[in-house]
Amino acid sequence: QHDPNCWAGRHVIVHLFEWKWTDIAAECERYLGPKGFCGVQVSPANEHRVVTDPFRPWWERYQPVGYNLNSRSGNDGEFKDMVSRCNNVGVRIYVDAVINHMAGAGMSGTGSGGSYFDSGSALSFPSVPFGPSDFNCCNCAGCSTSGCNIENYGDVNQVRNCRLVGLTDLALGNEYVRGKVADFLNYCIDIGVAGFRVDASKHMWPGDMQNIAGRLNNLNGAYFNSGARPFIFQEVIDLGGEPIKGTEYTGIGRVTEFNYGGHLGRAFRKQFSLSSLSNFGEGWGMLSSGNAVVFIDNHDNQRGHGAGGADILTFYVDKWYKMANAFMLAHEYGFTRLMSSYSWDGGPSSNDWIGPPSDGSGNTNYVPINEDGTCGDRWMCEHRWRQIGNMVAFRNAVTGQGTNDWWDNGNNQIAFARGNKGFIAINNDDYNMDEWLQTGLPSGDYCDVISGDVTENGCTGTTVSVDGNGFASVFLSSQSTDPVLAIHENSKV
Ligand code: AAO
Repeated sequence: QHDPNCWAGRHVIVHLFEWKWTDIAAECERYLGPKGFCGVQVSPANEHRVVTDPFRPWWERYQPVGYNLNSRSGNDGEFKDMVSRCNNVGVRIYVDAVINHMAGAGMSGTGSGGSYFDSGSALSFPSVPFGPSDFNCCNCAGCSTSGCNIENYGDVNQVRNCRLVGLTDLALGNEYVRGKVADFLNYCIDIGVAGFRVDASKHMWPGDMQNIAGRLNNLNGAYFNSGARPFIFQEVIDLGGEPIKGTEYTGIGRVTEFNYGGHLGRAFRKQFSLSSLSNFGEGWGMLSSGNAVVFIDNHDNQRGHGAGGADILTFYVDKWYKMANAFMLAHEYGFTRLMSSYSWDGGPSSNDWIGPPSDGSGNTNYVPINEDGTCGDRWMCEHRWRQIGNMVAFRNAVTGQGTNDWWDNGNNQIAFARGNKGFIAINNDDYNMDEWLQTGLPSGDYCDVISGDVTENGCTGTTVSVDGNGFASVFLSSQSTDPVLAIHENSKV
């Protein structure tokens, strides 16, 4: 389904990429719950390959070995504890479900949970168990490429029946395989997860996805309304130019809208002006808002995997990144996902494989929290940057409102209001913005949540006075590290 099953009034999720379950549980209680986040997309929870060459890359988790919950992020007990503690503070958990394939072909060994596997000609995954007949055939009518791999994205049969980068391709048309996959997802549902990001959905037939979705249990009644259905959002990269369309999957659930981050990347990099975003959204040929999950970057395209290339904004270009995330959270379109990353040596253009901060054996480090609320080690915690984290409350305040009082200077200075609940202004020109603008808000003093926080004593940043007609003076220096101003009904001081 398309509804993310958030607690009332919550509308933003964050991908805590490669975090351990124990850290996510703590983050729900100490930060995400209090800040009004709806939920967390977690890295794949099931048993996966342990890759040693290169040493413990992040992508080993996209090579399943079994469906028990023993992964680099923690074990079954830790996963259950996380789901319960997060649900108890109103934060949902969405599992990254890797169900299109198992491990890369031609390997053998033991997975993160200690299960043996052989992905050579034996195609044996005893932990599930899956055997050769559970995989799509090679050099056959189904997949006709000689090396069994996808070679041409223009050929729908190849994309869905052959191997994505050599990953052994499950035959999801088979009753037995569908049942095993559904059992795995239902195991997560019964623990209390709220839904799934479905990895590599483009590589599965919509009919197979539909069948599996139909086998899913209702959500756990301890945390959700009776009859609630799992949220499904499918990873389909559709930038146009290929026969497979995101809309083939919107009957099942939402779809990741990869055009969104590409467009905003190009806009903030000034390949075109911010003023042209006045009709951003469906008018730009993107999915309908209710079908879209939107994001500035994801774990793939922040390091050159997947789609989007050099246009994509990441924490490595922090000024634009904060501006684009603020725009996303203020803007009406789509269901929003934040990215929370770690940095790596040589980033962003090399060493795309490097895994999360970890010890010499590859065991992931815990996330240290500094006195000022930022994170230590290589953890970036973009979701904790004030300019991004504070915009979650903005979105929660304005959801359901239309966009009004759009203003722009014909160039890279823009402002708009969301009903009478929130107002944002952005200056991406290299000269100051100094305007008297309609905010849509009732008169009063408001704390700009980009430059500061609302505290018991007022505001630690800029206070903006809105007059009786809703107008306010907006000054944004082009020299500022954060040339954005955002006020909303709950930032009144
Ligand atoms: C690893 C090794 C491989 C090895 C393999 C098996 O890196 O060398 O062969 O193991 O041993 C992740 C990593 C992979 C890794 C894999 C397994 O990214 O490097 O392979 O784990 O460990 C396609 C899929 C999309 C996928 C994306 C990465 O459609 O589903 O590739 N994303 C998900 C996950 C991702 C994960 C997997 C799937 C696998 O998010 O983390 O892989 O579980 C075109 C197509 C896209 C296609 C891209 C990339 O995009 O449209 O569908 O994505 O190509 O191949 C322009 C175009 C755009 C085009 C793009 C790139 O932007 O407009 O359409 O260029 O050319």
